[in-house]
Amino acid sequence: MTTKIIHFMLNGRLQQAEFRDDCSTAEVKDLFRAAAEAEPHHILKMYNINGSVVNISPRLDTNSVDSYYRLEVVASDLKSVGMPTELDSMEHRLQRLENKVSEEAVKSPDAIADLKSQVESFKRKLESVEHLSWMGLFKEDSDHQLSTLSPKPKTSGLSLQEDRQQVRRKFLNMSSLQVTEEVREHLKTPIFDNWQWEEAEMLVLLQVMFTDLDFLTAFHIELDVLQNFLFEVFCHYNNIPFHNFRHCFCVTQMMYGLIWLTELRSKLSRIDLLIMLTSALCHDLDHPGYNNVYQINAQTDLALRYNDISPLENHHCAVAFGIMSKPECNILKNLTCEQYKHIRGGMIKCILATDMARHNEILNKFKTMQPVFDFTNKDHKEVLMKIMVKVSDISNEARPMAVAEPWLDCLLQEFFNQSDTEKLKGLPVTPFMDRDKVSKPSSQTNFIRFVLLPLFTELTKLFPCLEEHILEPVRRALDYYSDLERAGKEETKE
Ligand code: 0WF
Ligand code: ZN
Repeated sequence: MTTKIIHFMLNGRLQQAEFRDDCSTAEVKDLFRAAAEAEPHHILKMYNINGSVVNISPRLDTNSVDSYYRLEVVASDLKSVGMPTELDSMEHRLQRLENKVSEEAVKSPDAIADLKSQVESFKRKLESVEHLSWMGLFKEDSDHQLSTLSPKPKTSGLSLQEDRQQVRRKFLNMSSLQVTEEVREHLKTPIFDNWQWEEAEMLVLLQVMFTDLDFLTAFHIELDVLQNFLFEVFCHYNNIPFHNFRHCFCVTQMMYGLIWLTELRSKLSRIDLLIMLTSALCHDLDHPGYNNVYQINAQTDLALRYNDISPLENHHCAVAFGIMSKPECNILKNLTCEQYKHIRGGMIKCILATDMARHNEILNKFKTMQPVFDFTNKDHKEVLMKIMVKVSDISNEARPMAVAEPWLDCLLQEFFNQSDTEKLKGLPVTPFMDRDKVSKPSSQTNFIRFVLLPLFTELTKLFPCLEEHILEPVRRALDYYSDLERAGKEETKE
């Protein structure tokens, strides 16, 4: 008899399980079930480093921290990607699609190809969940239109409201004084590991960021108003794979780190720092998990409301000021009208600047200012603030690989959900979101080469100290994904 140690990743956290090899399969499954806090109707799926599903049993091969398994809880959240709620109805739909293919066959070859690809994609989905069919797992969740697969699936068994209240209680019961000096220092760096903290703890850390930048004193923000505001922000992020509260936390924490690393407190006014930190916090509020292109093509309410002009970013901003319209959440309530106007204007500009469709416009403007950059020039400051929010928003790859890589998985999950829905609705599919076309390394090498490096290089020219903190890690990430891409190509050659 020997003891087996298994390393596995669960919700972005590396964990280890220990069991004797004479355990029964049921005992081993129970062990992982307990680790995942799974309920009886949940299914656990274990993937090896190659992405293949492996059996959860005492015969599980031991591994190392570098070759960890990935454990996933599969719950009743398939509706989010356009899946019908009963297997019966899935089969029905498949049948209808197949009939349509044969009907259309004499009419138009394009329609056939299109429908065939929808049928194929549908079949793949059926295959991937066939082992669930006997459990009658496809339960309707009528009040949530979108994906519920997130880095931290809701497995507590509590309702969303109860869940949130529990977070609120925990948050208010924790004192920011409990945050050690070591954590406070770590919080000021891009190597901070978000995956180690639960929601209530992240709220406390956000509170620390606002207090350590002296915003409470400078802007007469009462602590309970800040706490109400932060909690409402938390409640207005959706439980989706990527654009969730944890992403909001990471972007705000990166902004906080950049403020300290670049010594921005001596270069910009405190009010501008407040604009940048609050913009980072609010920049993706109520993100539905489907991007602007989808909003416009699907003619959603948001696209109609904002006339196809940055519908999401306009919405994030409107939700932010909606939260602050309640006096008990209004962190700006003790400011003068002039200060309020300045902050509102600044936040609108910074949040709207996160629309990636405007990336080149903003970066080019910054490039022209670069050689003569002047911290006292209003236009220069405005562009710098937008750049800082943009950099923070897309900075995952500047973090250690163990922190960054799970984020890429979350993003691709959200992208694939969107492209699956687009296929089912017959909408144009964005190639970089198509699960049949992209690989993790290829999407990341292009993004790093053509988006991250040019942007980070430009900011580093103004703040050379960022070379070590964000540029170098991004270069290393490019090497890592380039190696993976090459290895993948070689494998397909063989
Ligand atoms: C997967 C890749 C990508 N990678 C990231 O690290 C990252 C961070 N934010 N985002 C990221 N996208 C996006 C989330 C919403 C807006 C920005 N994507 C980008 C795409 C695949 O590939 C490219 C590559 C070059 C140019 C444009 C898109
Ligand atoms: Zn974002």
